[in-house]
Amino acid sequence: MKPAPKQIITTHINTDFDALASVIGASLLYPGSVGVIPRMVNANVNRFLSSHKSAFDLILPNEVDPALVEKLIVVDTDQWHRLDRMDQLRKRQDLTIDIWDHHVQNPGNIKADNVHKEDIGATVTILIREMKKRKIKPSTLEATVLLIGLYEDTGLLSFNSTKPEDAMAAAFLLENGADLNVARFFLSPPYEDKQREILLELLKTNEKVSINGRLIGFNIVTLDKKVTNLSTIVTTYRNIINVDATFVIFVHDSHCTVIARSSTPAINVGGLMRKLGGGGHPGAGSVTIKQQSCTGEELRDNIKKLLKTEPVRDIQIADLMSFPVITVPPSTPMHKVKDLMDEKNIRGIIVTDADDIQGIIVLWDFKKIKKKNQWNSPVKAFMTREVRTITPETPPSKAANMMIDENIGYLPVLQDKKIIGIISRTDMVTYFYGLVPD
Ligand SMILES: [Mn+2]
Repeated sequence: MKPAPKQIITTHINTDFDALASVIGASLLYPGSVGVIPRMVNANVNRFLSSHKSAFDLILPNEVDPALVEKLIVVDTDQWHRLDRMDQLRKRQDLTIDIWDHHVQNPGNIKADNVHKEDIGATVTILIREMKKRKIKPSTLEATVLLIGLYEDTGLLSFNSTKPEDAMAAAFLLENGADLNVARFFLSPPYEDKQREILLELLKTNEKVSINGRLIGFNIVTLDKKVTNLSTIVTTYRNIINVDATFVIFVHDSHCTVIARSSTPAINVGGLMRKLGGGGHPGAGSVTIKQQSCTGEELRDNIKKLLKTEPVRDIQIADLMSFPVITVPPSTPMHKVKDLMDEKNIRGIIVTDADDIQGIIVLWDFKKIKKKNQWNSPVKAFMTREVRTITPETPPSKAANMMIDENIGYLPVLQDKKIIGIISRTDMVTYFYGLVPD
């Protein structure tokens, strides 16, 4: 059990993405603080947290011991009644409070020592300004969450409340590796009537066939006008119908578009679409065929033929792992390890002696450093000695379960006792959204 935190960051109930992103952003500005997420969060935030919670230092309100809290940081609100279970803290006279917020219309009732409140598109923009000033760089995952928050609160930078600085904050996050695929996945798109109609039609008219023991869905939809966000509609549809893969063929006047989604590593729809002239990832692919005479039925039969001849092969760890693996010898001083992590923008490093794994050091371990001279101590004094490893043939689902069950952030991949790669939580997240890079 971790000790109850002295410095906490919290936000409003019915937490939206700007609120969650602001908690995560503030944790970069207040080292040693812990984010406290209310029990009631919006549906898309909940969806995000259920897959990413362990990647961040987040707790629930009941895990806070109010008596121990010395500093409270409130983001995306400045109202006591919008916080979850913070009444104990409200009575405290000796508490230091900082506020970061952009709701300028409502006067808040939290009396703070430091108030950063202004009329701007998203609270994260104010936090990002401070990050830039202090030269703090978010990780890819952090930048992605911050971007989702920024996009949600500004309607992808289109709401009237958007300020030039919000757009510059978006640029900063993209520079730091924010992943637009993941961002799009979690931003709920606005559905228009036409799009809803198509979704309903997809659900009514699908054909399900079994090919090589897998259930495949096919739809042919004729469109009389251009409809945006077709791929999002298909993703939603795929999430509703229970098939291993789905192919939706849209027939326009002058061309056909196929949008394909797969929920199983056994069917690589990106590879299949490539054979038709398109492309994509194993989980998501598409192709546009430009010809006047394109018929949906012919195209469907072509895809069926390809599926029948496609050899079934499950994605393996070897397809997902990163390499080369960065390692350090056990005698490396801690300050050098930290520099290497910053330079390579990674959160964990394997400690090896020749080719033998001695341990692993992760960003979290640096919290063990209490005295300045410990920065000169060898990494072997701080590393975790027990390191779980996997082989390149391991199915990703098995590796994912290991990571979740045993709370492991990194899994080195060993072949003939040699490290040939490493799997991180981010790699697994990427895999599960079907975003495997080519
Ligand atoms: Mn907000």
